[in-house]
Amino acid sequence: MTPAQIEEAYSIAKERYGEYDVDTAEKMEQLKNISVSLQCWQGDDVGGFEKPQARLEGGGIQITGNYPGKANTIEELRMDLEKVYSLLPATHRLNLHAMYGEFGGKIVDRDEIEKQHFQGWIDWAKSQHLKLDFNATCFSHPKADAGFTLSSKDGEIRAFWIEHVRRCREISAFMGAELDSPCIHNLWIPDGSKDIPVDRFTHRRLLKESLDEIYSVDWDPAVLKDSLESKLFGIGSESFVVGSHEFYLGYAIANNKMVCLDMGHFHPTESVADKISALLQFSDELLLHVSRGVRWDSDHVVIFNDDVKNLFAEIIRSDALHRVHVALDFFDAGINRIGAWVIGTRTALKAVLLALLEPRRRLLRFEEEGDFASRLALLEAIKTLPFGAVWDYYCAGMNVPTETVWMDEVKKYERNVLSKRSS
Ligand code: RNT
Ligand code: ZN
Repeated sequence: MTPAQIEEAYSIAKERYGEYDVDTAEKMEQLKNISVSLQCWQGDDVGGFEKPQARLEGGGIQITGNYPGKANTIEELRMDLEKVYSLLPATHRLNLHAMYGEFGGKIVDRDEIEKQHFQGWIDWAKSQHLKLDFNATCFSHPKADAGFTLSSKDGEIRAFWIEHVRRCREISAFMGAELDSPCIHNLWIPDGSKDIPVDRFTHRRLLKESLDEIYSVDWDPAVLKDSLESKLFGIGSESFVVGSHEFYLGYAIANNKMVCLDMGHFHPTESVADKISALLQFSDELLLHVSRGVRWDSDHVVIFNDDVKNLFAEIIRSDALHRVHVALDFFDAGINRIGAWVIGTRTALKAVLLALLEPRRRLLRFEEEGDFASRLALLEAIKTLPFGAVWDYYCAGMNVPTETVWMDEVKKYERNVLSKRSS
């Protein structure tokens, strides 16, 4: 597509949306302010840098595939991320996990991590104009092998993980202060069991006690915001997940925390989009892990499907873009990892744009008048408006390649950089 073609297609699209009183220029301005938090773990298959050639081990999450070119060092991961960010319109965030610290070849256990291990990330983030989010890593560790961490009946195990999360929140607050933007510390734990337990109650009581201890330290929301992520089941936790949706929902509401809704962590027929307007009646803010569940896997690369479109439509319809934090959570080791990142992130941004372009006032008017055939007709009509032309124009205006020209960049990077890496 030539610049002239992009321009021409856009001017038609602008008019078409204008017929429905939608101002495309205004919507593109709004889109520029949306920052998506990119998951660092897509770049190295959730390995982290605690030891060389670390791999995701156990604990309710799995990854498959061994496509060549994964990042083996922090430098490689940063280089890959720079490539990814260069292909995304506007500025975004980076979501780190505790196991991605810079430990300088030393073994630093999870209950020993400190701010200094993340100074390199903070400096790099500053140089790239990125803000940071953070996660405690309560999996891939011998002390998680028995299947329980913060809800373990073993007091020593619990104390170890409480100390880890306590430190993670402190590090998050430091990141938030250094980068002048609240860092979201999200907590997901793998606790649960493969087979049917007879004592669910004690594990949940212990988890609540552990959380109470962790969150007894107050941090200024200007530097740190906390969220809690539930799950329906995982590999090895099919029969029982301690941190279920009800558990964290109850905890979050009672303790003024955010819940994190991971799109892959609910029953497949359950609509995560529908939860937005329900939760926002009781909670000021929410965190999303935009993902794609496929059968047993909750973390496929995000694509432009109805789940994602409906999710962002509901956020916009609830006027809640400023209350909902958007993070991504997918990891695929079976395809070019840079490609996976860019596909998923651009898709999320596209879904925001599509939602912004909905002729909301008109739809609402039909609804309030009880004219549901007109509402449905319009909802159907807008599905075939030239949305892609607006997206292309937006990308070109933001100096990033259009679909799928960006993939040429990825292939070039694969040839010049990724293919030379040992895997
Ligand atoms: C796991 C959760 C969690 C992780 C990341 C790596 O099921 O979704 O968010 O994917 O913390
Ligand atoms: Zn998640």
